[in-house]
Amino acid sequence: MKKELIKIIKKAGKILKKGYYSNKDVTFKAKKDLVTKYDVAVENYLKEKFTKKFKEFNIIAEESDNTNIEFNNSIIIDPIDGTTNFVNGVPHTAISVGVYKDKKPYLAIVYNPILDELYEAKIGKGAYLNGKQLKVSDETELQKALLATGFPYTSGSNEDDLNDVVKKIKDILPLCQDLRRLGSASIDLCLVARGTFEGYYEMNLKPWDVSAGVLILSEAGGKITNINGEEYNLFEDKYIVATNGKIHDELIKNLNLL
Ligand code: LIP
Repeated sequence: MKKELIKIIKKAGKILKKGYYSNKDVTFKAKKDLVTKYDVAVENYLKEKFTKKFKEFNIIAEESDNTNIEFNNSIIIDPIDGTTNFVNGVPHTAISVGVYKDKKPYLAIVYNPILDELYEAKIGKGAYLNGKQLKVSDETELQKALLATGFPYTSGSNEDDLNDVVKKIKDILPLCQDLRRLGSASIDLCLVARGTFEGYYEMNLKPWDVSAGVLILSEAGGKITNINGEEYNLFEDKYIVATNGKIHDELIKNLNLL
């Protein structure tokens, strides 16, 4: 299944890449939440191919109506993760596809066609970037850790969320080497898997933002939990905390400061 999946996603990557270098019709789902005709085109292409090839899976996708779609044997698609980057010409943007069997991660692909970087993982078989095996960083000290985070779309309208983002930056920034906001959750998780970042946290993500990245990171030796250090639930948890495993407890402790 992985080979066929990659072949289809690489073709969809051509649609994304063409759009990246073209004029985009941007519309707003919410104040900060953009969508373009390319998000829809990539998603429709993937859905059509996956429906034909992988009949035993249902499909959950960012730009679709997902009501009444049961999460069980599912392919979860983000056609363009990092849409704001895509629209503005920042090359951190990717197609993210996570395949779940019995609600458990099975296969994952994150493909950035602009940089031609393809991350992939299969449960129990490791994680790879363009065929090279990935391993998380060995850094054990939070003070030396390069971290990443993201700002939720709700920070434009929900004061509690905005205050929480700012408070956590104030708490964490002095304790780590530095903090980045690259604008694509799926790529952020892959960069922890790659050892570029030691850790990453963000609130209010959707299942399609992280469905693939969580498997790629865990297969590279990383750890993913909610903000209480418990197993992360794609559909229910407000926060994701994802690290190389070695700074996880210290990061969790400092994300929970009163
Ligand atoms: C986006 C993320 C980004 C995050 C946003 C949003 P989209 O996904 O990957 O990093 O901060 O909240 O979820 O909307 O571009 O697919």
